[in-house]
Amino acid sequence: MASSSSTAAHPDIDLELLKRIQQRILWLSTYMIHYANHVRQNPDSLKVGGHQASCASAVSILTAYYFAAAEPDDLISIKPHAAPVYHAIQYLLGNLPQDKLLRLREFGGLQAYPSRLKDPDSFHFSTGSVGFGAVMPHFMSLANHYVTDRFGYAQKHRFLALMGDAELDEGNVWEALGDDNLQSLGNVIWVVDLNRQSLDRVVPNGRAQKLGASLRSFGFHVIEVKYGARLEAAFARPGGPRLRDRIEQMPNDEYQALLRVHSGEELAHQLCTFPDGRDEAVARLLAGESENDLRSLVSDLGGHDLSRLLDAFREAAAITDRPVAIVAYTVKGWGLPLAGDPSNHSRLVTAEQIEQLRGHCGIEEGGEFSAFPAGSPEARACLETRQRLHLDRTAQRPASSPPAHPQAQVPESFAPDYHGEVSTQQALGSILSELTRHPELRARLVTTSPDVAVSTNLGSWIQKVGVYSPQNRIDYFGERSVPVALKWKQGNHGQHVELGISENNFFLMLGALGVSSDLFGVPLVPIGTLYDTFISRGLDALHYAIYNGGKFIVIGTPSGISLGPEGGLHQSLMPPSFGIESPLITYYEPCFAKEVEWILLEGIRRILEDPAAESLFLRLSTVPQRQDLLPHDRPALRQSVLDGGYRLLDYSNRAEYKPGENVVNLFTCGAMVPQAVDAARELAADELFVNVICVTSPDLLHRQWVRANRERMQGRPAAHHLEQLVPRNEAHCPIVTVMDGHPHALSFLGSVFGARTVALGVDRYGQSGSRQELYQHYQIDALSIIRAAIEVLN
Ligand SMILES: Cc1ncc(C[n+]2csc(CCOP(=O)(O)OP(=O)(O)O)c2C)c(N)n1
Ligand SMILES: [Mg+2]
Repeated sequence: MASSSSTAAHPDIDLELLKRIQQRILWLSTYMIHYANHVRQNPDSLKVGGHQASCASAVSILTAYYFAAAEPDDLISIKPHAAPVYHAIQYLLGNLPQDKLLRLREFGGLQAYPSRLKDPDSFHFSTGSVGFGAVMPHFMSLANHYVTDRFGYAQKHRFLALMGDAELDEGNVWEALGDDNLQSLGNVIWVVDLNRQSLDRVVPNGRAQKLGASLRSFGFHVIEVKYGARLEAAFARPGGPRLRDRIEQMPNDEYQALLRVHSGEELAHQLCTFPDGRDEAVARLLAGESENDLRSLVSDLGGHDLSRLLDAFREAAAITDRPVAIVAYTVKGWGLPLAGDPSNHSRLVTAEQIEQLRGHCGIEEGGEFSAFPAGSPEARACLETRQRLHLDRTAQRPASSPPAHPQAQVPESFAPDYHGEVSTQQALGSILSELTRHPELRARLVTTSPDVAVSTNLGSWIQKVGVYSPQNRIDYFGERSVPVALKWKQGNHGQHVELGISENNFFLMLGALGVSSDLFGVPLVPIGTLYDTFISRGLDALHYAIYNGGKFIVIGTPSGISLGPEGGLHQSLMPPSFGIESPLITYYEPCFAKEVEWILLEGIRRILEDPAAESLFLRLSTVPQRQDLLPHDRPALRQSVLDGGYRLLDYSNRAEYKPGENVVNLFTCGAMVPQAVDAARELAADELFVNVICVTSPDLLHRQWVRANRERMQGRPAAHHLEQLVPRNEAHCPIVTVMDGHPHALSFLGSVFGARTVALGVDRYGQSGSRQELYQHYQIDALSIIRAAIEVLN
């Protein structure tokens, strides 16, 4: 793109040409939204929306990046409200067909916010819930280090994030920057689109002023791109330093207000007026400027100066020992009539204003979505960029390629049975230890935990596999032979990523490791443990990680009030509902060690082998359970466990058994199974038959029922597992459900069968106590179950 308008700093870049491309990107992104809102048929007359101002703010940054700074193997996360800018660029680069531009926010069309899996021009990262996109590249970079260190993955990537300035209000951003593992990553580049505006308002001063220092304190190399060349030139003239002082010292909202002042006289007056009076030097400096010149001078920020941006990207590319943050000062709505308007976030330009913009950009009627004419310098620049970025290669890569089949064979189960009393959490520890004896399989596993690895029983696994750190660390305890209960050997061959106490970081880490197969072609099975109750702390990050296509295993342990003495908010009640309601993750709550083993091994197998696999959520307990209660009819039992449940106690062969008179079906789950069995045995002595149905997955039972109904609504035959668990002649038997969690999670069973139902569970916050005291208090003990069975029969 070299030509007469290239500068000494960028001899290979034709800046005028780049500006024309930038203008077309501004037009396309603005018009795409205009078209969706005002031109396209809108049958329900709901506002379609889109964010022209947020897009305009990022147009220069993304133009400079894609057309001059991007490298072929970069992976970039783009702020949610700039999705149309990305689509415009992908279209110009030949990576998105023209008709798609007409389908923004339409069913089956381009998504409102970047979607890695749904958008045809496939973003590298989904974004939308602000804050996650900002730091996901950090986690992805760590996952990249991991596959490089452990699997010899050789491709070099850079991980970039373009974020809005108000995104930095989200605490998860700072949680990530604070994590030791994520500091000093040399292939991460941030670009902050600092337009001093959020959704509602002009953001307060503090953050922007402290941003550079804050980022430096987290190890960033910070590049400020504050002013454009015109303002810089003005600052260099007599009176210029005072003008700079004036602009630097004014609060954000004063500056924003200046962007909206239309009279040149008023603008000059404001700029000359200091708290201590008028500055004549500044007045003289500005005296010769026309009204238009003054307006463009005051808004001449670095984030819209392509040359400055190119400088910044070039500087960033040279830094490889720590993350870089380019802080680019921008104008929200740049180049549009709504520039700098404090309430422009979701405002749209009017039809009249679109016509003015059309004239300004030289767009012909009917040619609104045209690309540059073939053979034009702009079209050539697009083609060169396409070639430079090897887009032909990446376009062939499916958005979500199926995982390469690894060598690892996943067994259905391990040979030995479990004896005596074992909790599901202990079972997890034993299963992971057993997995270390399967080298191919073990290699694919990577665990993580937010500072609760030891208390969730990952200790012996960590002892065997070591802790991952991109740098090898000295083991002072080992070197000095200091005795320790748990060896904590850290280095770049470890297989456990230990995080600080941040559930946001935890789920983002799982999510990043869980797309390794898609992005690096290296299949991994990430397994994370956390206290069940604290899932809510990171729930949005969990959903983000799944929506972004991550596949992983989350283990919530311990759970419920069974965790007696811990009390209060350490006891979880809602995760069963999250488990049922969260798409693309299957929730299981087993009771027996063998069940944990089957479920875990099957989950691992699917993640490694099945492109349609879901993530897995296992809710475990620390309550030791008698293993001899588990029936012996494997492998049929294994299949039922995986399908969501089985009949653990079944009285249907008793002579006195009369459905409709003396039969209750009791559905229970996890830690509550023994209470249910005790209750049922006691009632059986009085010829009241309570079948105990062990629900291993409330989630699967619920969704199979819902789906079967949907199929039947379409006239297609369908069955669901519950129909096997409850034979037809028992369908109207009353039901009791009991779980150590909110009763809501199993109470749907009543409507499946249209049966009278009593749902037991925990619907108040917890408190300390012995397990039995708490079971009684919350009425989930055997006696309460007996009372419920009697009540429901009457
Ligand atoms: C977690 C979350 N909370 C709230 C929102 C709603 N929201 C969308 S954009 C926005 C303001 C974003 O401002 P900024 O990041 O500065 O972006 P820009 O100014 O570039 O539009 C808010 C609050 C959201 N998308 N995600
Ligand atoms: Mg902003």
